[in-house]
Amino acid sequence: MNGYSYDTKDMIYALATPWGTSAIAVIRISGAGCIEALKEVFSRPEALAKCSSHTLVHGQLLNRQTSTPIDEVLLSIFKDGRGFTGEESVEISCHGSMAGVESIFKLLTSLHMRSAAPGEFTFRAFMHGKMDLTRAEAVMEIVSSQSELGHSLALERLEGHLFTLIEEIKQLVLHAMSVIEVQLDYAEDEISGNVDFPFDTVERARGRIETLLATYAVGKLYGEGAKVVLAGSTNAGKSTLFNLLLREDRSIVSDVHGTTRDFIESKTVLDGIPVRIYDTAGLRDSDDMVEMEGIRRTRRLIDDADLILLLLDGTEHDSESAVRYGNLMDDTRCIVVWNKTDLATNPPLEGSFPLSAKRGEGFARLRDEMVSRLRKDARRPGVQDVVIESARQRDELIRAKSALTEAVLLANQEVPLDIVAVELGEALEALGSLTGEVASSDILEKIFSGFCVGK
Ligand SMILES: Nc1nc2c(ncn2[C@@H]2O[C@H](COP(=O)(O)OP(=O)(O)OP(=O)(O)O)[C@@H](O)[C@H]2O)c(=O)[nH]1
Ligand SMILES: [Mg+2]
Repeated sequence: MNGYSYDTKDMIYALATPWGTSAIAVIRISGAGCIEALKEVFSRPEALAKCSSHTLVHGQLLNRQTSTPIDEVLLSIFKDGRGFTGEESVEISCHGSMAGVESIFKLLTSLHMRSAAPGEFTFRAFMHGKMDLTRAEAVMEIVSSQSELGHSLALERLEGHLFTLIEEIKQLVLHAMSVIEVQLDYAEDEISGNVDFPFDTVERARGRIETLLATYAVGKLYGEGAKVVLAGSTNAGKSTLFNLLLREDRSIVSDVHGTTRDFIESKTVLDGIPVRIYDTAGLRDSDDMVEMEGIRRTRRLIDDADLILLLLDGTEHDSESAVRYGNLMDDTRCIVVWNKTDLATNPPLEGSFPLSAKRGEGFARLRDEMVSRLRKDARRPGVQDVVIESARQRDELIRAKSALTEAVLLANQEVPLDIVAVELGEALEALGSLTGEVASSDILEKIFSGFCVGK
């Protein structure tokens, strides 16, 4: 992994809490021999030697040369492979100054421990059978979750509900496979014909895969979130609406045209959906180099958006915007907002959403529209729903589904059953790869290098 082999034999450490100043920081260490190694730099080596697993030991970490204290710490001890990684491990709760944490890192390095690569702790947990791949991915999704609902959905996956569902589907395919194999064994001379292909079982498996696949869009939405861009002419009220959406005075509002010259980005949650909102520079002709660059950036953001709020200034005839933003108005991602309704405005453009960003009138309706557009008719998932979020899981499910579809097709065409069985085998492999049973090192590398915990 980036020239790094995820060796599981040595001792690794990493900061488990965020990198920054805090009351307490936790450094996690994993690997056989780590307790013995720590004895050399701990003020109470005897206590450390005698303590049992799942206990806390209080003491000081000492400088190796001078034996002066580096920090007062609490060590959480996990023996006999009972740590998170399935290995011997220690968690150091120390004081949360960055300089202090750095000194402890240096101390650990001098004890022949090394800084863990991203995801390496979870990788070890997976390698030692502490979790399957769906749970390992859930750990990553929990760490990076951006809304309460996204967090709950990832927790469900960590609890293994996705794993159980996939196992159930696998059992159905295995059952179908065994029915075929019996026929292959006992009817070697007459293996053509589809007399006993278990259509029902295979269809049931395929139906379940389809149901799970249908959760991907919503899982991705609540996990990864969406990008919303506020666009429109200068002075239309974009920054005012931006602040309203964030419930804070984040962006400068003024009646000077071209106030926002570069985009401003912020995060919020809309009905459980993590949303990244961009306030942009209004599009207009300008000779100003800085403003032109701002406008170029606005265009790039618009291309990349999941949802665009196009603000029109209702007090102006705004034919200019209609021309300038003509393409946007026809874009299915676009909601046209008719702003400044508290002032005498022209009648709102057909299909637009009347709003007074200044007073908040019309805001609730606009928010509901934003949520329903982002959700694209999908219902809000319940906290206990099994939902997939990872593109890898989606791809494996598609592979399994295609193989089952092919199997049914071949069986219907009375193709020899051993050929049909190959398709079932392919489906099983895809399902196995989902849970990590047969995952290749390439896949493992991709998943675990995606982890970004610690520093
Ligand atoms: N009366 C009224 N004034 C508004 C409303 N929305 C915005 N304004 C005013 O319109 C002016 C421009 O608002 P901004 O939010 O700065 O507009 P903008 O689209 O961000 O403008 P640029 O950054 O220049 O592109 C400010 O004086 C706001 O107070 C509204 O709903 N009603
Ligand atoms: Mg602005």
